[in-house]
Amino acid sequence: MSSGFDFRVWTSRVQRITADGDFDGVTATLILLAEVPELREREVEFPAPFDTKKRDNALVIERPERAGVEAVAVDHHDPSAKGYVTINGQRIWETVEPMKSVARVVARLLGVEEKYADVLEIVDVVDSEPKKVEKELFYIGYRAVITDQTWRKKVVEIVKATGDFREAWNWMISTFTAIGKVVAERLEAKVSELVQRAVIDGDVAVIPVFVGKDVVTVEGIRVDLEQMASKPAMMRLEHDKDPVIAMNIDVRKNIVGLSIASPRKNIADKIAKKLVELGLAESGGGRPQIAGAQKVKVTEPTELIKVLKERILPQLQ
Ligand SMILES: [Mn+2]
Repeated sequence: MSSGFDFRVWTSRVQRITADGDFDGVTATLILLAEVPELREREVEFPAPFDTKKRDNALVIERPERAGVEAVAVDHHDPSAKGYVTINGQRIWETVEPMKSVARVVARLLGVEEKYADVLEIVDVVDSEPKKVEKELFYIGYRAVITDQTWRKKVVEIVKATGDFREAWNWMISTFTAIGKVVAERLEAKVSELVQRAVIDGDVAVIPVFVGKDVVTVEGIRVDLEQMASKPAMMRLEHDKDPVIAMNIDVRKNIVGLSIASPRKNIADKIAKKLVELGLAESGGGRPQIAGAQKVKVTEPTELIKVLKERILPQLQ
């Protein structure tokens, strides 16, 4: 491996940080911003997983396949699980041993592994052995806000403004814990409520889910309990109902979409496409056992059941 490689020099040259937005990728980014002051002037982005656009002049954290030219990529996801750095696609540095988080790889590169020992211990477990923390409130809270961008922006703002990693980290952990507490206290009851609310006719179950009706806001982060409970409620009904459909209804009573599950009959995708064919949805489709339909014109669960029983299911079996 190259002996003249200085990670701090390389990272201070990049124009942006493009990082995985998971717990590990965000923590790695916060360590970088705290330890390399030049980086606080740069753009920081956490693109969606499906955004595969290549980034030039970027420090790419845990997204190596999207690194463009003049890009430094740091990751720990090759088959050996070693931490490594590539510059313009060329591997120029790697760790001797496997690494459980990219945050640890970054800390090692910067020579600050000991300074962040307590943090890295937590990130290693979250990233590589999540079963060990699945019942901890901070982890439950983190899982609940995984698609929300608010908290990522907030922690980056904190370190950019103060240079203080601990301030951002403490905010993140305490916010996740507060959210986890709400979820742990209320989700189970909400799931039961949705199961009770389901409209059932023979094998078919339709759950009206009122999006935006039961939202808890913690530190500016919205947690929609109805939406969170939707999937576990569907799974509970799937034991003896097929298909099970969640009907997502917004505050203006528009049907924003359907989630369709048909685990035994493998016809969820066909149901969604049939709804489009009949002009009852604008788009739809998915996998054989789980699919979605958008902009649905059927307004009541009973009406949807009627359409399914009379015009869709008989043709699919
Ligand atoms: Mn990772």
